[in-house]
Amino acid sequence: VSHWTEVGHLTNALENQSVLIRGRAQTIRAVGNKMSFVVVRERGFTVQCVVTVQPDTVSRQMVKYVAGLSRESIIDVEGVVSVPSVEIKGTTQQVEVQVRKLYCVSRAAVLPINIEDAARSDVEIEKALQAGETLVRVNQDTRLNNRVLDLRTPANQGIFRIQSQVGNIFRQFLISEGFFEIHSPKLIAGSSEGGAAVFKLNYKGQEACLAQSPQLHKQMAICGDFGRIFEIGPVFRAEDSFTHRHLCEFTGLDVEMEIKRHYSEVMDVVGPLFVAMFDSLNKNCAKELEAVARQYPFQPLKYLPETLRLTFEEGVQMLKEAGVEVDPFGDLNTETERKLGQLVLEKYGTEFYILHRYPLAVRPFYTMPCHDNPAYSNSFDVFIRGEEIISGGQRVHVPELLTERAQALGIDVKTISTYMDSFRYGAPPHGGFGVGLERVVMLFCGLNNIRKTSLFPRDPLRLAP
Ligand code: ATP
Ligand code: AMO
Repeated sequence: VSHWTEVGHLTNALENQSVLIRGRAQTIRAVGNKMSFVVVRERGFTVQCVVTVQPDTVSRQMVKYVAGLSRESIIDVEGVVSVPSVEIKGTTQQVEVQVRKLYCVSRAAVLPINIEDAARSDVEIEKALQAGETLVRVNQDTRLNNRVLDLRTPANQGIFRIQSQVGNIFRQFLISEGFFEIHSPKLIAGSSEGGAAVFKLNYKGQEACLAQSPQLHKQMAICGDFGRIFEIGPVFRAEDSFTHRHLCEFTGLDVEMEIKRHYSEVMDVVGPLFVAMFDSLNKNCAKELEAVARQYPFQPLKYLPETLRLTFEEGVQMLKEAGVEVDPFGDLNTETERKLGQLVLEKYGTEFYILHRYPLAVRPFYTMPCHDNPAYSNSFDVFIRGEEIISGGQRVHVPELLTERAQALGIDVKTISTYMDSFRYGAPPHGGFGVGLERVVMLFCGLNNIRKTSLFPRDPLRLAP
């Protein structure tokens, strides 16, 4: 009797046993008219199946039928596991299956991209081209246009399992720290972050927009005495330019919490949360990380058990000493952020750190100014490999100051009046932060484009698939 076995589980231990596998015919190769080889792939694992004419099981027609299968068709294979005397190249599993029966479950049409080509690293492509192989370099747009096929590569199988683990640890860690999960509305009356990057829509005749973040409602939940909360949900930004790290829709991991004395209480959550996450990824997603690194080589993230905190002023000073002049009360740009990341790595040996006490002028209206110097604010950004993954800080919970700050930044307070009002009936001091899920995965894995870590990315020109 054959048992359903996963391709990834086919090892020497199953030698001479009869197994039943289901997977895709990744490659099909006929040798004369008596023998065919099919490499069967199941979720990133591959095994070679050998079809040879056998007196009572495999006919000549069967061998011919197999040779005519189309790539990526889903097939069921029943056969016996064998261990060849020579090393098998080009498959993940080091055994073969001697086929007795083979059925096509679902036939694939002619493919617009070749999965094997799409799975190669740049170095492998160069080598293959030098060896005179013909292959097609699959560019990003072609991948995204054919995303369902692109997702079948081992690297992509890894990326989205890693993404799942990031969300999983975020949730588990926060629950263990006394937070609970909320779900805030995504259809709202006004912009949540200020600024123009908002998708407007018609809400039954009333002007509305898609939430740029759960900012307003997560703070309102704190005013509703929810104490410590988090949310995992979609965030919409009408970005109008193309960068490697901005999407029009991404997944936000948001936290909001009461604080007693100082915004450092929020940073006290961020540091251990991310150290626990990185530890877990390295431990529990080793295979997935390896699959990503095989196609997109990267060095493991360097981070410290105790997360480094620097003030914005210290950051500006480090840049100055390195000959990079930046406005001490302006924002860092992509280039200066990266440069600071390099300097921090050289000095402190970490690629993960918190930069806090940002100039007030570059933060959103709801940010609490510093008590000792209102040119600065009780806020922070968090960086991986010199790029921002998190923004956060303490919020203004005093209604008069909130109105003043909103007006100073030209916010139309009428559109967020219910938010403004929620601070009038007693509001506890509080703070929180927002994380971009796709950015965390992109930067942890040292990937060069956020579209690689978004399942079906949305950018200014892409609304499909
Ligand atoms: P957020 O603004 O949501 O906190 P962010 O990573 O976009 O996240 P910003 O502070 O807006 O952070 O931007 C930091 C730098 O990134 C900017 O100074 C700018 O150089 C660059 N940048 C931000 N948005 C864009 C964009 N839409 N197009 C090009 N560059 C951008
Ligand atoms: P911010 O606007 O910085 O802060 O967003 C928080 C985090 O979300 C990610 N992010 C993005 N990811 C992909 N595409 C985008 N267009 C994009 N924009 C932002 C980044 C960023 O660090 N309400 C505050 C958070 C808070 O203070 O709680 C906020 O939205 O990783």
